[in-house]
Amino acid sequence: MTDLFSPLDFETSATPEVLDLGGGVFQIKRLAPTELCMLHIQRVLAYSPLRHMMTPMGHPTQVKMSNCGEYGWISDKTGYGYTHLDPETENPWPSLPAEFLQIHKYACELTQLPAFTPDACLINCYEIGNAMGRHQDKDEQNTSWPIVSISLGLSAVFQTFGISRNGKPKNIQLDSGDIIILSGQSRHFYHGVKPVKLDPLQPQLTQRFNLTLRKSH
Ligand code: MD3
Ligand code: FE
Repeated sequence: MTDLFSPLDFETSATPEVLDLGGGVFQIKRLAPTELCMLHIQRVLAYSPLRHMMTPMGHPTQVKMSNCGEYGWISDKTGYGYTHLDPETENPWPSLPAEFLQIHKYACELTQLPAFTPDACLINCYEIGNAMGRHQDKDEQNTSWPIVSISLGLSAVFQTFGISRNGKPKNIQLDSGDIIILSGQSRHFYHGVKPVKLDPLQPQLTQRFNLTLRKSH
């Protein structure tokens, strides 16, 4: 029996429910503690601020981004890839908070995936109306390692299209604290995020953050 104990259990009391969405996609509802995660994000962003990144096509990303961990994902006019240094600050990316690593470990245990240590965490920040276009994630050295995503703040509808760019869309609602894991064939799926909408019940909430924990090297 693996050690399923986690200090994050205080959020849930019972073992969280794992939804198997097929193709290697798993969702765990409301696992991550939003306020605690947001404090860590603010600390990271004070060191490596959010920025739009220039794409090789010559236009800036709609979503603002930053990173923590040994490597960070960047895009510039020359292409996409992972770097040790933040090109804006010329310093190393800030370290990956231990709580994020704990959530990652616990998510792997709950979905019975082999544990591994992520070396990169991309932070995406969506304002109301921001979306992310359909793409595949293939800048990692070995694209078989699963990706674990943590959603925080405003909800969003995430879409997968399968391994063909024009595949049938499947919508997945992501709320604050939700974990989504992309393993197996789903790791190679085209995916995107629909425009983020204001929640009329929380009009003061104007952003969505998404963390993707990855093994890039
Ligand atoms: C499905 N981020 O950063 S996270 C990205 O909500 C990205 O910000 C989205 O796509 C976001 O690259 C989605 C969930 C996710 C992450 C990686 C995937 C889904 C994925 C890789 C393959 C298939
Ligand atoms: Fe992606």
